[in-house]
Amino acid sequence: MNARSTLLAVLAGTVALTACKPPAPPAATTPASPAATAEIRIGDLLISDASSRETPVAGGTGPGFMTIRNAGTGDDRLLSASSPAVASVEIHEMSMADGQMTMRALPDGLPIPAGGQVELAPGGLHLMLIGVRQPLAAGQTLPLELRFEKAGAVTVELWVRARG
Ligand SMILES: [Cu+2]
Repeated sequence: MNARSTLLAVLAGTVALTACKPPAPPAATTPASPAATAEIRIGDLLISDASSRETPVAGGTGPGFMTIRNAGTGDDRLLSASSPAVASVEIHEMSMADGQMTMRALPDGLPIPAGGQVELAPGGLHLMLIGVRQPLAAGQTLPLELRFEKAGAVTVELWVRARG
C-alpha cells in the first residue's frame, strides 16, 4: 500500500467513525449516582441513599451513610456490617462531649424501630469503614453487607461521593 492509498484509507475510516458517532447526550445536571438513588429492600426494611466519601489513602478510614426505613410492625436492629473492600466496619455515633465532637462504637448495634426511619448521615450516626484496602475514588461503588437481627443479611452498594 503506498502513502496515498494509506491516507485515503485513514480518511475513509475517520469519515466512517464520524458518521457512526451517536448524537451527544444532553448535558447531565448532576452526576449520576445509581447506588445513591436505588432503594434496596430486605424483609420490612428499605435502605436508600447508601454512600461513602472519597478516601485517598489506603489503610485510612471512610464513612458509610444511608437511610434505613422499617415499614414493618416489629423492631429490628442493625447488628454488624462488613465489606471485602475494608478491614472492618463499625457502627458509630457522633456526639458532643465537653465541647468536642467525639464518636463511639455502638456495641449493641443500631435499633431500627418499627414504623421508623434511621438516618446515617454526616455529624451523626454512621458506619466507620476502617482500613480501606484501596483508596476510594469519587464515583466508584463498594459492596457492603449489612446484617440485621430479624431481616437478615443484605448487600448494598455504597456510592463514593467527592469530598467537600
Ligand atoms: Cu466514626
